[in-house]
Amino acid sequence: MLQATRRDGTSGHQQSLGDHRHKDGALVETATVFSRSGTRTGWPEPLRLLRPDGTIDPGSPVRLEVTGELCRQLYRDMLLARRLDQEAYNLQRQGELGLWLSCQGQEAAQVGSIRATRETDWVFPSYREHAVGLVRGLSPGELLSQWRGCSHSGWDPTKYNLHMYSLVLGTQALHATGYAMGVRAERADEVVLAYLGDGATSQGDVSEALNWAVIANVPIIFFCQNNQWAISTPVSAQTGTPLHQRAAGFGLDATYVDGNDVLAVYAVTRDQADRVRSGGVPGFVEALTYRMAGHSTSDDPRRYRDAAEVEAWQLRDPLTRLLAYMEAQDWADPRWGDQLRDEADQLAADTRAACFALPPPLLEDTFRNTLVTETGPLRAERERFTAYRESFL
Ligand SMILES: Cc1ncc(C[n+]2csc(CCOP(=O)(O)OP(=O)(O)O)c2C)c(N)n1
Ligand SMILES: [Mg+2]
Repeated sequence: MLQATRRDGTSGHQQSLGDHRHKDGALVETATVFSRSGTRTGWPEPLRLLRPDGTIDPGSPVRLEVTGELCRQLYRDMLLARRLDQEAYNLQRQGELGLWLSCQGQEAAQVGSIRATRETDWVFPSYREHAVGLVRGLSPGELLSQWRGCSHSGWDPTKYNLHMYSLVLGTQALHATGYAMGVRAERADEVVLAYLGDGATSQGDVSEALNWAVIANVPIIFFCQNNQWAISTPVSAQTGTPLHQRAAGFGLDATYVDGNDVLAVYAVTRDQADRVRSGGVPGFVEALTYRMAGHSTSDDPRRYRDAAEVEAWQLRDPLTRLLAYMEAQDWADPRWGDQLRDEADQLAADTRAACFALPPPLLEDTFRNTLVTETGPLRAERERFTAYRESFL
């Protein structure tokens, strides 16, 4: 069940976003007001189970058996991700990484969605999915290697069923769709999860991928983290229609969820995965969240967004929200909290140590990595380069 807002401002439930034009009339679109961040007033409200104040919404249509064990696992994943992210940010500021793209604020969207998959499911990330990588088992060194300029990707995708980061916006959506076509052809029991940002939806590749996925009916879920900014471009400048509705227009089963509510994200992604695994049409999840830091460490977001907006989103922090709920349930034992803090401290120390221990790249690998099999001319170029380099020794 999804909440939609009609042109007259009233709200109504609808079973599917795909048919809203026939049942409910046009949604508020062109005549809406833009907030500075780009969220338009009058657009639908996302599904939510855990409210920003840490209480459960009793009227929520999200169905999930919430246990202490589940909450502790999700909270631990989010806290470790935040700690690694902060340490990597510090390392960049100290000149140890070339660049870092922070996932702060987006931990619930990432942890909730990846925890809803099976380890055998294949994941195609964008470039900010560090929490996803941690949950899939990447070591800090593997996560940092690319950003220290030591490799094109720090991990073997086949070891974690996690593709390498894609920095060219939207390309991973097509890679994921192509991979999912293979899954379908081989009748493998796998679901593909492709992450993308709000800005990436403006790439033609993403529209092609959504369309292909539906036409070929492949087992894929596109997970869009709408963090409301694409560098300095607000989402209001990207689209005239809520992103999940655009996906529904392609024929996907689209869900809109509060991306800072880890429980709701987990529940809706798990439902999508179950549906897709049993042959349903491809899924699309739009998770409304917020990029708390700059786009990257090369960006100064104070140039284009208000401090008040950032402060408003701080109040919707995904970790604070879950912890408040757990404490009210007596599910956050102080000993558990102490252990977790120790674990996070250890992860921070490991992250620093792993960064310093990363081997410098071999310049010759630039030639070796150009093609799968090195050709004669490339080998000759590599050997000429080696001779040149060695002439300085
Ligand atoms: C094809 C392409 N065009 C432009 C860029 C430059 N670029 C890098 S990130 C970015 C913004 C992406 O925003 P979004 O998809 O919302 O993801 P977010 O960074 O917010 O996670 C842009 C324009 C790029 N990497 N690739
Ligand atoms: Mg974005």
